[in-house]
Amino acid sequence: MIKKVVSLNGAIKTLVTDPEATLADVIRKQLKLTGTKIGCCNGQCGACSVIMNEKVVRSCVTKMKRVPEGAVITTIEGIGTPDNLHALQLAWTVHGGAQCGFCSPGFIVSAKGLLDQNLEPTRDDVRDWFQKHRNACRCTGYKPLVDAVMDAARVLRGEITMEELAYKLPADGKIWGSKYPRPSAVAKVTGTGEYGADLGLKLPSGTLQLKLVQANVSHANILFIDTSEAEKMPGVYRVLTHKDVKGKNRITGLITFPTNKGDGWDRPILCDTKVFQFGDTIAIVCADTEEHAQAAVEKVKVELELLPPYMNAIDAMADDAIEIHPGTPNVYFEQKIAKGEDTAPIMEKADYVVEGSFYLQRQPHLPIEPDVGLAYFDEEDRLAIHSKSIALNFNAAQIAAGIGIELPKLRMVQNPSGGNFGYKFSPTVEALLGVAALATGKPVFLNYSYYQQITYTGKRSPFFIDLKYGADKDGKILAMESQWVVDHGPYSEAGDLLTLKGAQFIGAGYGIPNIRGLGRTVCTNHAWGSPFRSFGSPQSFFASESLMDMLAEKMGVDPLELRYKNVYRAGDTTPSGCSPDVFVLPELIDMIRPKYKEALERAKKESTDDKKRGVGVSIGIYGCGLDGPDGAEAWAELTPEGVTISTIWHETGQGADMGCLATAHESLRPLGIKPEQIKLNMNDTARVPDGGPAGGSRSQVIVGNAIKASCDLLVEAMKKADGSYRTYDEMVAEGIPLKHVGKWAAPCTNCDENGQGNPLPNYMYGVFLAEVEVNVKTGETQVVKMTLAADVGKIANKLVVDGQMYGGLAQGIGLALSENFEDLNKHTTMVACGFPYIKDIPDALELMYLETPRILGPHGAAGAGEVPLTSPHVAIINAIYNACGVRISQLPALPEKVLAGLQSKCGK
Ligand code: MCN
Ligand code: FES
Ligand code: FES
Repeated sequence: MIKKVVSLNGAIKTLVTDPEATLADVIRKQLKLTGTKIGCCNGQCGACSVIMNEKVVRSCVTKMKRVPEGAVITTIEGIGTPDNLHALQLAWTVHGGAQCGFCSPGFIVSAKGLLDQNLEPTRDDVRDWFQKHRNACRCTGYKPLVDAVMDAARVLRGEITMEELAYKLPADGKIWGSKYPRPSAVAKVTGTGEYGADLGLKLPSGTLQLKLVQANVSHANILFIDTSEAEKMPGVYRVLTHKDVKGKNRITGLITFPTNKGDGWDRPILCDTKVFQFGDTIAIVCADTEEHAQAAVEKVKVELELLPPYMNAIDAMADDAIEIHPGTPNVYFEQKIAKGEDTAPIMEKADYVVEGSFYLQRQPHLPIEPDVGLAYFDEEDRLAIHSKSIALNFNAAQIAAGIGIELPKLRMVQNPSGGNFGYKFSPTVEALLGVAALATGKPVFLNYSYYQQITYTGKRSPFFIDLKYGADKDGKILAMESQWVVDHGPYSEAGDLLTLKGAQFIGAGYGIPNIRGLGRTVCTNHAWGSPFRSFGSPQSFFASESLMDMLAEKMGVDPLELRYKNVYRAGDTTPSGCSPDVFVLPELIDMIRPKYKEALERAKKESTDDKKRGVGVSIGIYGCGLDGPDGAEAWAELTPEGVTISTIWHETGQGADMGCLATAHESLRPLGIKPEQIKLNMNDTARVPDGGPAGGSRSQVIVGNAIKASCDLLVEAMKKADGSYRTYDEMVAEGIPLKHVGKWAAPCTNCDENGQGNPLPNYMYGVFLAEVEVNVKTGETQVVKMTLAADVGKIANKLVVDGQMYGGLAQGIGLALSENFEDLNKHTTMVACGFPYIKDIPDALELMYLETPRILGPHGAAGAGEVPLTSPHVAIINAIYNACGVRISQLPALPEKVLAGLQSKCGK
């Protein structure tokens, strides 16, 4: 132990610590200052940044023995408080800098370090600073963060006041469509918002800390598990194996498609007979401290019989491949698409035929916050599980029978979530926590390391796609033929639905009258597939939007104009055979055309022999909702203070609180109620009705409609004969119910075996324009500008929607150029997985909107979250081709692939 006296946030503190302990752990665990967050815990994300002796340091890699005696340390708590925000914190709120907010304290501390040295930074200075200090954000695309620093600097220079910077309500009090900062912003920027790991540190003593014994191979039979030595280790309470699981020890994929050849009960909670993928959990150690639990993990003995690992769909489909789940074929689901007439004769007669094969990689979600959760028995003896789940009721149904509990006895609560992007549609820690709490009867806590986050959570499933277009002499596409193979990993969750997405989105945007195709879902031993933002569409558009450029080239026409000719117009139908909700693509293309022409000019001017500039376009579409008659419920209750809205609208960082508030406020406008009078009661299955999961960009439309319905009923109940409204007291006196239940269901139908139906109430539309520079000496690609023209219907909150677009574009750049989870030995850190830092994302991100009202959207809104990640990567890939003539058909477009393409071109 060592003793150090430091000045922490202006107070003198005596610290007695282990010299090997990190400053981050001392700040968080010993001092309980949980504003400093831990993401990667290895110096790659900057979430843990603090200022020490005027330097920004990453506290997770700063050992206490290296902290100088008398060090002056500032954490986020020392920068400002909710009642007394620092200019940076205010600027963060008004620029939408805190989406999930997990990175915000680290960024703000880092920016404070910059402004302490340089009060007049340029945007490039700010970008250089964040790059140098490795401040990583997965949500915002960075631009709003630079905007915030620039404005905070203006305040600190005395050019504007805090009041001038602050958001002001418009005179009419309307917040719908405005830049009203989200309600949770202040907690996020001050570090007072508590995420799962923060709650975990504040649980009662006696809480058991869990650590996992995991498989380090991808496919094996289990011969035996011996926990005897581990059980004798210090501090160990229990070591749990499959024998301790009270239920059927399986997580169900909730198969809904009768043609699925599996039954869905394929994912063990604790492996019993087999290991299906790297990281599968074999035992849980429950101990008094994390350190004791981890030490015991090393003592559990497991003997395995190795089986051939099938690390991609092609290998798993081979004739000699054994069944990964014995009794279920590795190709366990097929989805046809058959629209219009047989395509073979049309292809034969077509003036132009193009075809290509494409592969989109296994994209890792890389939220900054690693997975985390806790469980305990509540006051009604329900098992309460808190996690980052974005599908509370859905996940409960997936795990209840497996852990051995009746659904009504299972309560699911969402913790504030430090980024998600869909992976928490799948259970991760939930079933493990449930098993441990049921076996021990004690509160339990489990926090994944970042290594576990990467290697043992679901990933975007790769697609292998073969695609063919047949077009007439004018370039109108007459027929499309598609084959797509989905590598879904070992577990069936949402695999069939994902395969259907191929049918819905390959070729979407164009009124192609005749389509034939087949999608197949394949079980493999690589990471299990879980939803990832834009579920199935980045894979689909990678093929269809690349092939569109190939068709334009073959015809010798402009790729944007070829798209213009083909996009949906009245009378056209989607690949699912239904009419689109609105016909906005021609107008979106009209909006982007002048930008496109300017970009082409710029590229010509700025290309050099070594650095070639190029321009690419793509269109992207995604639906809002779960397929078929998706629905939600919400309550609006009049209280003496205002109105309380209760529902489940999971917060993933996207702005659920803001969406809920804006939708309710707009619906309650006849009452003249102020935003601060609306209280949100959300995301606890014991307290609020089911709004459904936050997937498929559904919440603004589906939950929003339920919120609107509940508010409409309340407003109606409060209305007097003379058109004025009753007060709370009058309602009570007249015995009129205060609580109103709003329900909404989409008037939609599921797709049939030919992929035909009307599955989704609304769609979002985007046209992407990418400008890139390819270094032909190194093969490196830099995106220099992205422009997006989008239609998400009427916008509920401009700050939120801008943030969604920027963040989605940034993820698209990562998808195009760097992100991957393929090599289990290599892709194990943020950097190795290709996480895009600020210098990978251009500051030039331009957004344009068309706000076409949607009949089926609350106050005209469609969804927003997923459109920006539908096909930005394809615009980039098309731009690379435009720059240097290399067509990348297997993502990501790493420098070596571009270089190989350049070299093979030269060789020709
Ligand atoms: N919104 C709006 N106006 C519209 C449409 C939407 O202001 N016309 C707002 C909504 O109020 C909401 C946000 O935009 O705050 C996204 O709305 P919606 O598209 O309905 O999506 P959900 O609320 O269902 O959120 C889920 C969606 C998905 S599926 C993923 S994945 C995703 C995403 O949102 N994950 C995210 N965005 C994310 N953003 C962050 N920062 N972190 C994630 O994990
Ligand atoms: Fe410290 Fe990531 S850099 S948590
Ligand atoms: Fe930066 Fe979510 S707001 S990681």
